[in-house]
Amino acid sequence: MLYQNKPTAFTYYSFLFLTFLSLSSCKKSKNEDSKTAEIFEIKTPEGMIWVANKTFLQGAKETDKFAMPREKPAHLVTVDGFYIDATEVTNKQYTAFVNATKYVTIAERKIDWEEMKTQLPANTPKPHDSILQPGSLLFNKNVNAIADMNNYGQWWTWKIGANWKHPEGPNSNLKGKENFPVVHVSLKDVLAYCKWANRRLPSESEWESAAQGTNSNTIFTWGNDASVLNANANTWQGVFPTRNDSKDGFEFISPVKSYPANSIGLYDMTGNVWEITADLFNVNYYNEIDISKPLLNPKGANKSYSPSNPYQVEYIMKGGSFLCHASYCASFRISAKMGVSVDSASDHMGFRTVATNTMLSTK
Ligand SMILES: [Ca+2]
Ligand SMILES: [Ca+2]
Repeated sequence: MLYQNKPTAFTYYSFLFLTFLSLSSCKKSKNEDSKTAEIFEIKTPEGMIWVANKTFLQGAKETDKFAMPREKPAHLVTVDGFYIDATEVTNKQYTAFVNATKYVTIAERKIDWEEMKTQLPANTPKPHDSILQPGSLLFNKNVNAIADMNNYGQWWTWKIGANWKHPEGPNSNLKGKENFPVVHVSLKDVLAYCKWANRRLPSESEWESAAQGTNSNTIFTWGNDASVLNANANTWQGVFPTRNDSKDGFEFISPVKSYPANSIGLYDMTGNVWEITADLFNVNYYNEIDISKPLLNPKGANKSYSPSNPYQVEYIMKGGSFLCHASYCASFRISAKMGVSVDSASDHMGFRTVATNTMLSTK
């Protein structure tokens, strides 16, 4: 089985993102309802879209030839209404958070080997100090040939000095990228933003509800026609990861709103950058739950489980990225998902937030 585009290979540098399993959490809200909105006359927050309460089919659709076992079986869920960001959180938005709080992201922090090694397989050797420096994962744009497509370490590079302010390394900056999605933020960094902004991350069910919009049980955010992928999302065309034909107009990351919105006004739910959610990644979860009746506001698995990454707690990310290609990850489908560990950051993962009427009325 292929676990493509995943920045957690057990390569020489894998220790650098195998850390810190302690979890903080965004504020959890209980079921929301329209009564709260009526009582407090809540207006839709700027930049957000209301996703109406509905019951829908979560997981792999019957005709989806790309569906993976972890997306099955599809099952009915009922999800209360909520607000969600119309776009991925941008550099401009994350800058406002950092300016207000002086928050320092994981990728900018000094690496503590004593703490890190407690999260690694026993007897993992300490890397040289020259490697144990703050940084993040960058897609390697100069890959010429791939011997083993299961070894995703071949197209990832640990870049010292890469972080959200320097997305392509220490010599890069955010000039002209204010409306690009923020990247190189780990789950911890995302949760810190949520806390400051009075937001939280969507559950996987909420994310799928939003991605589906007013469509009914479609494979993609725009419907079921795979042939219009390039017009609707920033993914990869050509041969992954060695040749990118950029037929969708962008070779790598794109500004938000570069592609059409889905049926309820949400941009880039498919592609551009992966979006981390609040749910734990467990490849067996759908097979272990009782789906005889619709699940109400499910919050995902109680425990993370990924055979390809047994040493870490992983969370679900959704939507795929500018690196997704049909030959490999095909994660441009609503039901697709991958796991990402708590401290992992890279140049193709970001996030968007949600809010509920209760959250907005009690700030
Ligand atoms: Ca592209
Ligand atoms: Ca996205």
